[in-house]
Amino acid sequence: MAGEPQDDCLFCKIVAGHIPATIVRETETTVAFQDINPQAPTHVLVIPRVHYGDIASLAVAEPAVAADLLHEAGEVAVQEKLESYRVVFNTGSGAGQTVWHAHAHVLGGRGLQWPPG
Ligand code: DGP
Repeated sequence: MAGEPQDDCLFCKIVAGHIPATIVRETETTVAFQDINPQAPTHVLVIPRVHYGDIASLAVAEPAVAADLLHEAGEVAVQEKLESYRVVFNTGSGAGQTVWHAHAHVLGGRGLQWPPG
């Protein structure tokens, strides 16, 4: 069923506590944790507890949770004291998505180039 945990999903396992992660924030609907392969001094992933393959699918099915995710990305930036930062949703393999559970990258703590590669 849409939104239900998937046995083969890494991020569903982090939500369930079956795989360890360095969690920096949690809400009723989201979990934020440090990326295992940081691309900046601060690199936090914010994910919904519910399972959708990407941010667009989440936004269509559960827009309130998608809004929570954006809110939490901002809260992570405040908590990490980021003056400038970037929120990224890699969507599709051609854009670099490798984990098929919606997630926002919150990147900061260094200068960020535009456009991204
Ligand atoms: P993306 O490439 O946009 O799908 O981002 C997936 C991110 O997930 C990538 O930056 C690395 C991170 N990641 C992959 N496996 C793990 C893990 O087991 N733990 C944590 N904390 N992050 C992971």
